[in-house]
Amino acid sequence: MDGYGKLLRVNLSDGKVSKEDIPDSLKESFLGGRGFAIHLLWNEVKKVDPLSEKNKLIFATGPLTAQPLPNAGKMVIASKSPLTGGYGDGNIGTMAAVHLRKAGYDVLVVEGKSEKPVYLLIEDGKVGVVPASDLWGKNTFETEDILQGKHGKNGGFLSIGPAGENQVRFATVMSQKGRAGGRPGMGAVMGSKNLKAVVVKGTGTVPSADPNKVRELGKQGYDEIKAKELYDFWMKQGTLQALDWCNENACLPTYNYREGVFEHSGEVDGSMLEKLKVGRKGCPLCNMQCGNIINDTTNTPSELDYENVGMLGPNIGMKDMRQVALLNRLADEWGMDTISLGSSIGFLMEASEKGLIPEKIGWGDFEAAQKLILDIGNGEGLGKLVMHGVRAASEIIGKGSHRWAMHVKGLEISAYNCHGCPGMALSFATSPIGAHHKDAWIISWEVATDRLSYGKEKVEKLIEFQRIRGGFFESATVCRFPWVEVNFGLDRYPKYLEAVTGKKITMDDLYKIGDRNYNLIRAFWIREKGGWGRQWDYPPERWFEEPQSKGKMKGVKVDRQKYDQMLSWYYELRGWDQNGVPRKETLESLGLKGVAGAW
Ligand code: PTT
Ligand code: SF4
Repeated sequence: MDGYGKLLRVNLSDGKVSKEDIPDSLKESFLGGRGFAIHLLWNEVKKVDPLSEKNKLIFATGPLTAQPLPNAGKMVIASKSPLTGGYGDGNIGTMAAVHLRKAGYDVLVVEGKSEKPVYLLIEDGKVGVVPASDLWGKNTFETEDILQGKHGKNGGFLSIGPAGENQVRFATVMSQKGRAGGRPGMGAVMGSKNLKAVVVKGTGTVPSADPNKVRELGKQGYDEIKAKELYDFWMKQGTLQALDWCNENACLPTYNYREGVFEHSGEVDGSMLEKLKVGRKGCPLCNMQCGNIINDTTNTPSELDYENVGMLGPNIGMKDMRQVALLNRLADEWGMDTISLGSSIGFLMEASEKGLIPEKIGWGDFEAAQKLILDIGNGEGLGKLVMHGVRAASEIIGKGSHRWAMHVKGLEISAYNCHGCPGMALSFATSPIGAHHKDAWIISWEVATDRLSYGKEKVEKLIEFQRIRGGFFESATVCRFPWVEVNFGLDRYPKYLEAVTGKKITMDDLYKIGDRNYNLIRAFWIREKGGWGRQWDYPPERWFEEPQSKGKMKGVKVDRQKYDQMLSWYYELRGWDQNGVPRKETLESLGLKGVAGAW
């Protein structure tokens, strides 16, 4: 199959480097990105401690990555997660994805553990492991500046900050001072290997079956995106347009997901962003640049997205956008996921309010939030309590705090409150990495249709979204925003794939690939957890027990019995038993022979 390169494997324990062909059968069955990642993890990472040298860190592109096609500067970073103990991944837009492909590689697998801090230097066919003790302790912005000073700006740079070094379980990998990837602790895995950074410089051509056709389709795609009705507003507010919408519809996470509306939302929404905005940046190969930049309270630039603002704003009671921007910048510099961070700070604020910890930390306390971020990054003081995530913190505190520790399977919940969105609650609960919105952002469809219904059609829609978003986009790998945000047609992508690979790939084929990924990911979880229980596909108790007290959804909470019925339909539609375990015939129908029972 055309359009692919090689797999590069680097073992940091013994310095061994190997370059492997990727079999066509693997390309056909898993496409790339997340598909390659789960295939490798299933076969090579069995029951290991995620922070031991036996775990592997995978950087995986797909056939569309780095092609001259809309929003194709993305790649997946995956590993066994130290936060959840299951499959973990994230999707990052970075020049490193482009340079990896130009250097001739689709996948980089990092194995073992270096004795001392190092960084990887990949220059086309030349691969080196370079000492990096001088970089250890530096934040991600400083690290990238130093590496660019050494190797020039024309390259791709991925790094971790002190949070990754100190193995904060929700440390991310960072790039370009504002791109973050790998919410479930991919930065901690990198830190556990003493790998501070990856520098990639590729000068080759990214392969495709018909380069002229790819270019032509790409140009048409970019022009079409720009002409879309929603494009201009997107360029003004990007993802922050969601904040006002969430507040209006009572699903903005507020005060640790207690409420869905924030009394000061107008001070941190998309309109405020427009007033404060000083610039914009984003991923390579994209004409929808959505990284909106404002200056924080120290006049330092900070790149904002909806999730960052939702979680470090309303969720912890912060109402000054420039203060939120400072917290966000700290998270980027230290290399921590803003969603888990905002959830952890919110959890501590609520614990303080309830008198479960002696420290006094009020909602919206800017000074305390800053200190907490540094403490979490350093694993000190109160930071120690939440650096393993809110699930672990609630196990330490006890006293029923697990009811409002807002996570699923250990991964903190993205910025959507679901008291009045049962479909989105199910989406979080069945996401393959824990509570992330990326696999099925069903909420806007749900709010626009029969919002409080628990019907089977909602479950069917949810699976359709999971197939497209978690299946196709994570394997291709390209950014989904053209499709989600400006209505760019999904039918373009099979054409792109045909021009790149030389093979006809239909949407049905892509759905099947998505299902294969989902089933293998579920099998991985079952094996690594030593079994499965229906209760793990449930959202937190707060959404079942404590209704919101104001806004459109006042008095509303998720109905447990009806939720349970939705979950049963979900299992049935996926071909899983009523305990959430894939049936043998389901696995075999997807070509996953030998997987059933191998857990
Ligand atoms: C993603 C998650 C998100 S999703 C956001 S904002 W979002 C947060 N961003 C963080 C950040 O920034 N700094 C930080 N320290 N932590 C952060 N944590 C949060 O991480 C991101 C965009 C966004 S912005 C989204 S929705 C879309 N996600 C895509 C996806 O998942 N797949 C895909 N094929 N295309 C996507 N396009 C969009 O990409 P994770 P990025 Mg990110 C500063 O990584 O682990 O998946 O978590 O990748 O390059 O920053 O782009 O309103
Ligand atoms: Fe990156 Fe945003 Fe462009 Fe998607 S729309 S490729 S996240 S800059």
